[in-house]
Amino acid sequence: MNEHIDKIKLQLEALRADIELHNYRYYVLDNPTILDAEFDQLFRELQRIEQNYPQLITADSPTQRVGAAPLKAFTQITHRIAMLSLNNAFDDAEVEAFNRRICEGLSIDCVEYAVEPKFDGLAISLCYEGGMLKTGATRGDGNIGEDITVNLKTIKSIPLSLPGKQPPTLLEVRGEVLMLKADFLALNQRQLTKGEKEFANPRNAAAGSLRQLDPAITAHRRLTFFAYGVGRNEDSQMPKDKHSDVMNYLASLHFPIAKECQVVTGLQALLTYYRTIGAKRDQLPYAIDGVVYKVNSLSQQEQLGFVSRAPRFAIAHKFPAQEAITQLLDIDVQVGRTGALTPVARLKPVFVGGVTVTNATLHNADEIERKDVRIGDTVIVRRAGDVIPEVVSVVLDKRPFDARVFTIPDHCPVCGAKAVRLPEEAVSRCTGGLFCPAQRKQAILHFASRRALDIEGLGDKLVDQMVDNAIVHTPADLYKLGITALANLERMADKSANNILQAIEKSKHTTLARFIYALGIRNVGEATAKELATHLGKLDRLIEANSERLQQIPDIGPVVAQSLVDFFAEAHNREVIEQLRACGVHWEEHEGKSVLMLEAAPFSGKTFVLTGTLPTMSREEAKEKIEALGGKVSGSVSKKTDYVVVGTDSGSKYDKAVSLGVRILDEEGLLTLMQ
Ligand code: D41
Repeated sequence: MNEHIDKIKLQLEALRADIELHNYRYYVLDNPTILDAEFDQLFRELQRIEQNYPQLITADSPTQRVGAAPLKAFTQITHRIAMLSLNNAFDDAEVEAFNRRICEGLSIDCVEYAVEPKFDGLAISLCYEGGMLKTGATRGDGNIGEDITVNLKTIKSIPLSLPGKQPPTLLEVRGEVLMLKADFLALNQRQLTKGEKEFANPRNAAAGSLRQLDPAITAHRRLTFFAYGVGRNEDSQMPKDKHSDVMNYLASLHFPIAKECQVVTGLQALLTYYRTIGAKRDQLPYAIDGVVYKVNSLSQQEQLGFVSRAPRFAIAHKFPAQEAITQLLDIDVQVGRTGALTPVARLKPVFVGGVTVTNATLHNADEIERKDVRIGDTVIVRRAGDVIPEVVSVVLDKRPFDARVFTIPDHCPVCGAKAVRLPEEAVSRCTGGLFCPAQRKQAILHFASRRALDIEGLGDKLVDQMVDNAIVHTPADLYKLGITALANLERMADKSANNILQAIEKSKHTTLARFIYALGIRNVGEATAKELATHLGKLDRLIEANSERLQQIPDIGPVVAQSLVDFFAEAHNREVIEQLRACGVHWEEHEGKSVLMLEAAPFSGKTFVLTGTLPTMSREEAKEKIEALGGKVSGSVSKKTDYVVVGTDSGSKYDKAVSLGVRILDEEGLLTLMQ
C-alpha cells in the first residue's frame, strides 16, 4: 500500500514540475513548447489524481493557484527588513548631483551602475521557506504590509516553489506587480461589455485586482510580476558581489526580470539609458514612469547606506509629468458614429509629455458634474500613452468669477434631432441615426477604414465633402459614384478621382468578417465580427438569427446579441446591405461551424504563419484547414507566433522564426499536427 502511495507521490511531483515548467516557458520566457490543449490535458490529469488522493495535495501544486476561499479581511505582515522607498530625480542636473554624491562618498571618479526600467506597478514581497512560497505581502508603509498570498499565487509568472534540488532555506524576493497594457485594454473592454466601470490606467487596474478579497476575481485579471531585488535571505548561493549578479541569480530561479536591465558606467551612460528607454516607452508592453539607477557593487551600496527611508545608492529618474495646467476656453460637443454626444474641452495650448495639447475629452455629462468643470476654469490635463488627453480636475482657487456652467444640449448640435439619454447609459445620443450628417460621415469613414472594407484614400475631408454635397448618403452610394461627381469636388484632380474609384472597386471583394465589422453595429468590434463570421458562415444567417441563437456563440453575450438584433430589425439597414450586394460587394460564404466543434478545436488559441510554396497544398488551402481547426493564420512572424509553416523559397519569415525560436514545420509536420 505504502509503495503504491509513494509511486503516486512521485508521479504527482513529476506532473507538477512539468506543469510549472510549462507555465514558466509560457509566462516568463514567452516561449511555450506545447499546445494549450496539451497543457490542459496535463492539468486535468493532475486534478484527477489529486481528487483521488486529496491527502497528497501540496501548497505548491499548480492546482492551488486558484481555489482558495474568499477572505474576510487581509491580515498584516511586518517586513523584518523594511522595504525602502526610492528618491526621485526629475532632471539631468539632479542625476548629476546624485552621481557626484556617490563619487564623493566612495572617493572614486567613475561608478558602475545597474540600470532598470521603473515599473508603474505595486511593490510586493515574496517569502520562500525551504523553496516553497509561504507568504506574499504588499509593501504597505514599508514596515507593515498586507498578506495577499492567495492573490499573488494566482499570478502565473510567480513561482510557487523554487527549481533545483537544494533550494535556499529562506529567500525573500521583492518586485512589482503590474498589468500589461494589452491585458489592461482587454480588461476594460470586458468591463465595458459587462456594463461595469472602466479602470483609469494599468496601475489602478493592478491595484484593484490585488485588493480583491476573493482570489477567484484576481485569477481572472491577468497580472504580471517583475523582480527588482531581494530582502531577507539565508541562501549560500546568493551572489555577494553585484546587484546584477543577484538579478541573474533570480532569473535562474525562474523569476521574471525586465529585459531592459543593463550595467553601465558613468553619468553620461545613465542619461543615455534614460533617453533610450524614454524613446521606447510607448512601445513597451508595460507602463513605466521612469528608470532606476542602482550602484552595482553590493559592498559600495553598503558603504553608502541610507538617509531616513531611502537608500543613498539608488535613485529613480522620472519621466516628465504627463500632466499640465492650462485654461479651459470652451466646451464643444462632438457626435460620434453611434450618435454619442461627447463634450470636448478646447484648451489654451499646453505642452504635455512631449506634445502640444489643444483638446481634451470630458467623457460625458456626469464626469463634468463630478469634477465640477466650468468654462473659463484652470484645469489639469493628462496624457497617458497613446490615449486621448483628458481633463483630470479643476484648480478651484483659480476659478474666475464669471466661469460658466456647461450643460449637455438636449438636441444634436449637428442635425438638430432630439438627444436622449437612456437610464442605463452614461452618454446622451443623437436620435437622428443615419439622417444625422455627423453620424453618416462617421459611419462611412468606419465602413472605408483599413480594418473594414479598406478603401484607400477615402479620408475625413473627402467624406465631409461627399456628405455635405449630398452625393453620398450611405456606404452603398460609394459604389454608385461616377468620375464626374467626384471630379466636381473641391481640390479633386482627375487622377485622384480615378484612384479613389479604383480603390472603391477593389474593396468590393472582401470577407464576411470585414463586412460585418464595416457595418458599424454597436458593440460589434473586429473580434466579434470574426467570431460571427466563423460561426455563422453566411450573412443571411446573421440577419435572421435571434438573440438566443447569437448567444450560443462564444463571447457573445446578451448586450451584443441585442445590438445585432436591433440593427437588423431596422429596415433602412437591411436596405443598405441589399444595395451593397447589388452593387457587387461580395465575399465567400461557408456552412459555418457548430459551437461545439470550435470549443474543443485543437488549434484554438494558436497562431500560424505560412511562407513559401508548399509541396501539395496552396497557402489558401492550408489556411482554411488551420482555421477549420480553430487556429489563426497571421501574415508576419512575431513572438506571439506559435508555428511557422515553411515551403520552398521562404525568405525572411523563416529567418525571423529561427531568430525568435518559433517552432518551424514543413507541410508534412503541419499535416501530422492536424491529426
Ligand atoms: O520598477 C520599480 N518600480 C522598482 C522599484 C525598481 N526597479 N527598483 C526598486 N528598487 C528599490 C530599492 C533600491 C529600494 C530596493 C524599486 C523600489 N525600491 C521600490 N518600489 C516601491 C518602493 C520602492
